[in-house]
Amino acid sequence: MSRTLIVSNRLPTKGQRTAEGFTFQPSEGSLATGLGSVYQADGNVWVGWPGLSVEEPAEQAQVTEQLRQDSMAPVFLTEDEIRDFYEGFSNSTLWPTFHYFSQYATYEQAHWEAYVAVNEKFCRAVLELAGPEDTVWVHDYQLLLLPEMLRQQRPEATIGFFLHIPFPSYELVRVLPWGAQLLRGMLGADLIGFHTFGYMHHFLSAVSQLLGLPSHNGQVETRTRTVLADAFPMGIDYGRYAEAAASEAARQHARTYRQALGHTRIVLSIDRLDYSKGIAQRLRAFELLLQRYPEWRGRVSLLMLVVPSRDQVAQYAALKEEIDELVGRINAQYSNIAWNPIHYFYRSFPPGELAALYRLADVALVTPVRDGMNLVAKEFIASKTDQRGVLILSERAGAAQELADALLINPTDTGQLVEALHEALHMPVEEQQTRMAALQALVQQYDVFAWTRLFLDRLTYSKIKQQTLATD
Ligand code: GDG
Repeated sequence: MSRTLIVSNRLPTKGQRTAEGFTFQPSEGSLATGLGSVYQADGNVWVGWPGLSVEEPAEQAQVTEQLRQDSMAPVFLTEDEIRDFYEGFSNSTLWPTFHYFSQYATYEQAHWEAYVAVNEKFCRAVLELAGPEDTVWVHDYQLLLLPEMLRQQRPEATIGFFLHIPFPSYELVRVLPWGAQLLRGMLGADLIGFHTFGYMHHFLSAVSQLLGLPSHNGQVETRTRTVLADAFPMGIDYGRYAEAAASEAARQHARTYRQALGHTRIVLSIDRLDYSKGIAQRLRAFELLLQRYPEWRGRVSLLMLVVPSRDQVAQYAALKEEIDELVGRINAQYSNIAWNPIHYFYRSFPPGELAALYRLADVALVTPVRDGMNLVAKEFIASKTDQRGVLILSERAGAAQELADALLINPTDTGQLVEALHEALHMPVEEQQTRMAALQALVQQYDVFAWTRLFLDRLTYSKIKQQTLATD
C-alpha cells in the first residue's frame, strides 16, 4: 500500500524540555489542521524539525519514540545548522529575496553549504521512511532542494512541492548566486504548487530564462520528465474560526475588551514581526488618519498584535525598535486620559482571545508589502458571523487575488490607506454585509481541506498521466 509523507521544516508540534523529559503539544497552524487528516491516517507520517535542540543520542531516541506515536518523525538540527541553514540561508537569503527585499539579503557560501547539507539530512530522513511508490509532499522555502534530491534516489516516487511564500520575478532570482540550483531542486517534484498564478508565472519564467527550459500550459519538459506547475490558493479551517468567534468564551472575552475600550471603533492588526508585513507603514497611515480626519480622535483605536519572530536576525530587531518608537510617538501625541490611539501587544495571544478580537473588530487592516497568501485576512472573514466588518487588504498579499470584495489598497500609498480607513469606518452596514457575504462564500468553499484535496488529487492525476505517456 502506498503512503503519504508530509515534509516541512517544522513539525506541527510545540515541544518543551521539562525536568521529567519532553512534552509535546499539537500546534494549531492552518497547515497542521489541513494536513491533519492526511498525516494521521494509517501509516502516514509528517517529517520535520521538532523545534527544540536535542543533541544527546539517548534523548533523540526518546523524542523519536514520543513523536512516532503522533505520526511524526523528527529531523534533529544542530545549533550550527539552525544558525546557518535556518536563520542564515532560509531567513536571511531566501526570505528577503523572495519578498523583494534584496537589500536585506546576505550571500554567504557557508550558509548555502549548510542549506545543502540540511536538505540532504531531510532527504536521508525521508528515504528511511518512504518506499519507492510512496507520495511525498514537501513544503516551503527551507526545502527547495529536497524534491530533486529525493528524485535522484527514488525515480518512481510521487513528489509534490508547495511554496508558501511569493515566488518573485526572475530579476530577483537571477541575483541569487545559487538561483539555477534552487530551480533544479524544485523541478524534482511532479507537481509544484503556488498560492497564485502570478507566482507560478514568475517561476516558469525563471525556469525558462535561467535553465533554458520552456513551458506550455504550466508544464515544464525537463530532459527526462514532465513537471507541472499550478496555483492552489491555501484556505483556513473556516468552521473552526466561525465557531470560535460565536462561542460563549469569545463573547465573554469580547465583552471584557469592550468594557475596557468604551465606545471607540476598533481597527485590528495581527502579524508576526516581519518587514514584509508593512507594520511600520500601517502605523504611519493610522497617524495620518488622525491628522487628516480629526473627527476620529477619541473615536477609533488601533489594536495591534505583533507576534515575536526571528529576533536573532538583525533586521527584525531593528524593525521592533522602529515599531516601539512609532507607537510611543503616536500615543504620546494623541492620547488623552480616556482614550489611547494604539493598543500595542508584542506577544502571542491564545486562540480563544484571538477569536474575540476578530469578533470585536470593525475593521481588519491587513497591509503587507509582500505576503504569499495571508491567512489573517481569511480568519477575520470567517469570524464575522453577523457579517459586519470591513477588510482592508493589500493588493500585494496573495489573498487579494481571491478577495476582490475587500477594500484593496497599495500598502506603500499612505494616502490611499488613509482614505480606505476613512471609508471603512463610514461604510453603511448593508454594504459591509454585502461585501462580507461574498467574501465568506469564497473562503468557506475553498477551505484548507479543499486545498489539501485539490493538491493531492492533482498530484495523483499528474503522476498517472506521466506514467501513461511513458508506456504509450
Ligand atoms: C506564511 C506566509 C501564508 C497570529 N498571531 C497570533 C496567531 N497568529 C496566527 C494567525 C495566522 C498565522 O498566525 C499567520 O499566518 P499568515 O498567513 O498571516 O502569515 P505567515 O506566518 O507569514 O505564513 C503567508 C502562510 O505561510 C500559509 O501558506 O499565508 O503568506 O508568509 O493563522 O492566526 N495565533 C495565535 N496567537 C497570536 O497571537 N494563536
